[in-house]
Amino acid sequence: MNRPWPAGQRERSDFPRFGLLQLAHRFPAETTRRELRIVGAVANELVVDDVLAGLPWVEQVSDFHCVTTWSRRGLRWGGVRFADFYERVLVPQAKPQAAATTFILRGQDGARTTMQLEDLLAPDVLIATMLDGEPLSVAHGAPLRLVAPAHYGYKSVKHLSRIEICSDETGFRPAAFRFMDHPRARVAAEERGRGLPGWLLRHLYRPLVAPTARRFAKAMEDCRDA
Ligand SMILES: Nc1nc2c(c(=O)[nH]1)N[C@H]1C(S)=C(S)[C@@H](COP(=O)(O)O)O[C@H]1N2
Ligand SMILES: [Mo]
Repeated sequence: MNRPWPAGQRERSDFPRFGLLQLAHRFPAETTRRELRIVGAVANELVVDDVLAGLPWVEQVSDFHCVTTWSRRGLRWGGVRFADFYERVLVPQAKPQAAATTFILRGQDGARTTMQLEDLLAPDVLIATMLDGEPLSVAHGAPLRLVAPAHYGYKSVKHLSRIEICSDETGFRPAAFRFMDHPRARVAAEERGRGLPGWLLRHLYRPLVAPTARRFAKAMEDCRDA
């Protein structure tokens, strides 16, 4: 999908492993089985053994925008559309309550954020298992990751293992300071955080990019050596 270049973003030629510093040294326990647990405001809580099973395979090229201002153009993701998973698996098997439209997404490393159902159902939101023709690496989210290109990178949860369906955000404890987790985080609206203007956060976050990328790369090397 072609979108105008977003305000405050700078292109990088690489795709650094990235996130909250406290997650740099955390890695998924399961890296191959494509299992996803659905809990919360549903008639049946369930564990889906293989998220890909029976769903159409989709490949998509999209740009990726981290809230701290770095962007990577043209990543080629492979996986299934979240909307297909929702309509063909989640709704018929879990039977979510109609008013429950806040989805808490959790990664095996402790990462968590919320997405609104209407945003998850956009056609470019994927549950991905491949990146640039290769199975997802541990660095980039094995075995499953969300890809939501219209939203800042922190909504694209890696090592996705659990979705909790809620009627609002009251039961949600963000992984970082609350201001850092905007409920929608749409890139086009520069919704970087809650209660603070996007242009201000741009300047606060930009100096963190290089040290954070270095810390995440070092933690990945340490994990490989261990
Ligand atoms: N599970 C998990 N998902 C995560 C993160 C993380 O640390 N852990 N970091 C988020 C942030 S801030 C960004 S910018 C992207 C980075 O994706 P990458 O590490 O594949 O480049 O993943 C997002 N999803
Ligand atoms: Mo990010």
